[in-house]
Amino acid sequence: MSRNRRRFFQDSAFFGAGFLALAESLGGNTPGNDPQTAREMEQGRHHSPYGKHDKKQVAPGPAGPDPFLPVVAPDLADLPHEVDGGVKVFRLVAEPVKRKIAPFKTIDVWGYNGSCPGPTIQVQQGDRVRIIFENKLPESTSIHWHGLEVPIEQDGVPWISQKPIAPGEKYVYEFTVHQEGTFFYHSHGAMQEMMGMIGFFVAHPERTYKPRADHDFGLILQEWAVLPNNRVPNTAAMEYNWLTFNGVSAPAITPMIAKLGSRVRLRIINMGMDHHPIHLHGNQFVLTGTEGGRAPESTWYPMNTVLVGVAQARVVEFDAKYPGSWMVHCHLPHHMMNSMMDLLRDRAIETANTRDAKALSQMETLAESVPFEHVHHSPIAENANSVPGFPQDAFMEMGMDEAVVKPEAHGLPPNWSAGLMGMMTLVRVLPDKEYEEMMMRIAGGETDEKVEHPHTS
Ligand SMILES: [Cu+2]
Repeated sequence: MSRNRRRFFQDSAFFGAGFLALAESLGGNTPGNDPQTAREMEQGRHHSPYGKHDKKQVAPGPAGPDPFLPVVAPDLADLPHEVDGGVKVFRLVAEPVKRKIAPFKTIDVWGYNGSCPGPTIQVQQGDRVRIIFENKLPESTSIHWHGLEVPIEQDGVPWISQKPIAPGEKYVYEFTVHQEGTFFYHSHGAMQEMMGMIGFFVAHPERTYKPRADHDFGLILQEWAVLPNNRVPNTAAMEYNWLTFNGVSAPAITPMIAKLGSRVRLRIINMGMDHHPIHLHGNQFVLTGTEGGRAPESTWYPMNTVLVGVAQARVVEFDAKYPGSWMVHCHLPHHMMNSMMDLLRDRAIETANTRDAKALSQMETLAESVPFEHVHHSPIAENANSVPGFPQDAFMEMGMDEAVVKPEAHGLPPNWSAGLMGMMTLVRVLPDKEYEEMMMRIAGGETDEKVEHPHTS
């Protein structure tokens, strides 16, 4: 088994639900559509050929709620559940986590069940939900169910609605979800929030939204202040140098794959210190929901940039009419880059008055310590150094296709990774045949064995 393939399987736990969801929504034959399999899934016996996914994709009886399309949050897993007497039981563990946010950068953060952000909880309107929570942090914590209308004793605020949950202690939350929408779970400690303690809590509607979506994606926005050669974020900082979607900085985040002609829903939540204007290239979308649930269609209007404020959820939808790899990114300029400090440290001093060749060799030297072969940069003018302000974006981009290879990146142009930094990702809208090939590739964990490496500089 190749290294790439092995790595895919290690990373693939999160993808099972996603592939199943896509297959289901696009009319594929899925385990959830088969009554026998559905029964087995409800009884917890079924093992999906696609990997780990939640049992709730079971098609319910005619009188029950509509089957739903699970949200796919790239690079995050779903939290599995069991059913106990009609109650959906989840087990959530707060603990320290090591999160690889870039090929050359792993940080020490706090999260849930080995993940930061935590795994995605998906339930349906009307569900009775029990969360058996365990605190493996070195300090007390609690969980707040952001946006959910729950009894006060379930609200998760230390000293107000409950005693803090001490290290090593368990605590059981239980409530009925009567709402639909995009909610979050998070620690109610401010510093713990900035250590990453957040996750999606999606309540699918009892009756499918109209128009229905074919793809439903989720992104969690976070920012981190991590000094060079450090691993622990400075939670007291007000300025950030690492910006992530779902705990991963571009280009390491997994692109979202949509079929040409499909309707795409994108749910975005923000629990940081900054507001993020999230922009989609080449398409218009409508705002169909907030942290309060679905918005009436009469309120929808076209836009392509949605401001996702702190503690807000924004849900947008668009028809994927145009083939291509369309960027989705925060438009705050400083959020469109990764920390250069680790690699370039004193870039301004070292490169401002030097020749292109020297800057390139400097970057190549620095890049020797990271797992990609070369760095690239776009051409610069011969007189660049005589222009006040130079350099700005010159020398900033770092192609690292080899370090972030994955099936979802197949077919992107060489050096594509140099075009994505910080809070950026892609929605890749693929025509039927390419889409089917991509789904096969993802299901098989196929990556390009050898990425063609352009030596343009
Ligand atoms: Cu931003």
